[in-house]
Amino acid sequence: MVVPTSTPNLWSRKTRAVGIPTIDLSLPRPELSEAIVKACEEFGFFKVINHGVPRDAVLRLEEEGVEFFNKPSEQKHRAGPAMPFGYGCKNIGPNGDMGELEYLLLQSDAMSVTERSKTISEDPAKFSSAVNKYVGAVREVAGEILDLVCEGLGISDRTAFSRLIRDVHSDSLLRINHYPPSSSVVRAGKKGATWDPHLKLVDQLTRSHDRIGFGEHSDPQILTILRSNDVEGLQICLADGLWITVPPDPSEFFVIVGDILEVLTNGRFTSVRHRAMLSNSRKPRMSTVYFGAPPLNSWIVSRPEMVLPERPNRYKPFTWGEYKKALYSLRLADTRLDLFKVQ
Ligand code: GA4
Repeated sequence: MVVPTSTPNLWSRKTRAVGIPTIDLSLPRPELSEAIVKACEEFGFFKVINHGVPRDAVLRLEEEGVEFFNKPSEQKHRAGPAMPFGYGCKNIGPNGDMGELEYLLLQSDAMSVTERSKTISEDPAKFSSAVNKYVGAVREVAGEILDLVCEGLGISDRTAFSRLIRDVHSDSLLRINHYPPSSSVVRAGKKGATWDPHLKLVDQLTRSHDRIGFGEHSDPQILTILRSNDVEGLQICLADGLWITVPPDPSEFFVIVGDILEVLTNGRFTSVRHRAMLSNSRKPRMSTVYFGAPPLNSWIVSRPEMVLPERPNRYKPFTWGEYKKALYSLRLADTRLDLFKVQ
């Protein structure tokens, strides 16, 4: 069952109120798998409730995040730069993209986490245990959802997708984002950077409402599981190009269809474009984002069940490693799947 929730019309004039699908993972099948497929087809995005992730796993990671981001800047920079992993501040990726945030980007396997924790925390064992617990729990949610996707799509091999992220060599990532409140950015920028002489006074004053924290993009991986504190910021783009604001819900998770799931389903699902805006709240926004990815050498091909006479194969075969190479050569907002489309 899809429970519609009402969404307040915030910030941008181009947003509008729309219900975000909410899926109760404790529902019986086949109702559950049908609801997931519908949400993936219509939005490429949904919220899950009754997900089974222990509250403690969520709170421990949140505490570690707060502790890290509260440190003095020089100390945080010792864990960077995030090229490709570690602490990053404002720079996103290698090609000049910028955002109004700081973050930690980590490979999600236990060995990399242990190694990386030494530069992040004074108690690396505590930090890596919090990350591993959290990643283990959200990977379970992602795996369960991918099995339900296969079931709902009538794919005979029910674990065909979840195996890719459960593989010991899976290239999955964890990102912890920390966004300042919009007001602090405007105050800090008063010296010039945010004041645009071409804007009318009224627009100058309301501009803080439109500050982008992390620019629009689709996630390259299979499935993303996102959780944030109670500060709003996430927006998703609907099929008709309109942006909607997602009300935060710290006790639940949001699921985002990535580029690779689009290919595996031969375009029946579309990876959803999304972005993070700075909030008008006084509190920083913190989000923890798990990106479920295949191993680097996995071949990515549409499932045979998804290729039909009326829907011929849309993508050339490629490995996840090849796709990663392509995406790191492009900008954040680029639609990299175009490079792999059959003409
Ligand atoms: C977007 C989704 C994930 O946050 C991410 C990002 C990655 C990065 O920050 O290093 C990328 C971006 C993301 C896509 C294009 C490239 C790579 C920054 C960038 C400009 C970790 C990912 O996997 O792809």
